[in-house]
Amino acid sequence: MVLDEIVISKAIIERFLEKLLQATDVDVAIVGGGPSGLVAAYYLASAGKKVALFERKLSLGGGMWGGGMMFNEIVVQDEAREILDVFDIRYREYQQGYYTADAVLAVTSICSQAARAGASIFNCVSVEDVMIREGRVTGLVINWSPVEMAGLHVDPLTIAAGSVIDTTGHATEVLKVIERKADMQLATPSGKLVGERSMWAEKAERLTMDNTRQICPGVYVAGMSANAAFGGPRMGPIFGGMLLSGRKVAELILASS
Ligand code: 48H
Repeated sequence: MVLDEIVISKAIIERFLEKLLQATDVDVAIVGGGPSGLVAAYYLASAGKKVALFERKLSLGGGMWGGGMMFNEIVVQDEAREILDVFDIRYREYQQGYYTADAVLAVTSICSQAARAGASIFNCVSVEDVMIREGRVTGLVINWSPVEMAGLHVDPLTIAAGSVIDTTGHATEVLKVIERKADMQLATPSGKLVGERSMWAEKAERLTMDNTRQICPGVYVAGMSANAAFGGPRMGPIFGGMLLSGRKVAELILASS
């Protein structure tokens, strides 16, 4: 067989465009491919929802690759151990209630399962704005991350979504855009973003679950972004809350549709 570079190029272009066209109108659009976003993508796609996930970076996995201070092991508490089993991630008990897993195995397993479940995953794509109709967020405004990084003046494209999930981590990027540009109250006591507090693992892990919820019409918040939105503390390199939050947001959206 003689390989033809033009066939290779056409195959990539056509197949990618099919995927992108499919993603112009989805049930759920997820912003951020860290652990909470990927877990949400897995559960939603497994339940038959049309899901697109947009990640700014070339690689998925967010803050999970680096474990704690680049020691690439993660800690997961008892409550979230069952999620490690769902994704077939090997773990070891460290002491009662504390389990460790290899961060690379954890990220790759969750990514793989989310993609196999049918979520369309777009890396190198940044969400820069939202679309709003009659007081509800109805879609996302996306652009190539290299366009954003180079500061090029290139207009974005738009996708429609039944629900949007902000899983952008510490940055709460979708919520920041909504606060800045839209006349919309968030479901916090002040109606505004509260901001993340200092480290307190026990409280943070509990609050991550409480804070995983709908935050304004059309938008849910999960993972680290949920704590930052509602003023919860950070938890450091324990990842059970991120996994459980990803599952909870999927359950909330499935229950509402
Ligand atoms: C596209 C975007 C955009 C955008 C950001 O930070 P993450 O890993 O998020 P979580 O919440 O799933 O997990 C948090 C965890 O990794 C963590 O940081 C913990 C537990 N910290 C505790 C502590 O004390 O510090 O992933 C978010 C992803 C990243 O990959 C970003 O690149 C991406 O979102 N992202 N993607 N468009 N506008 N903004």
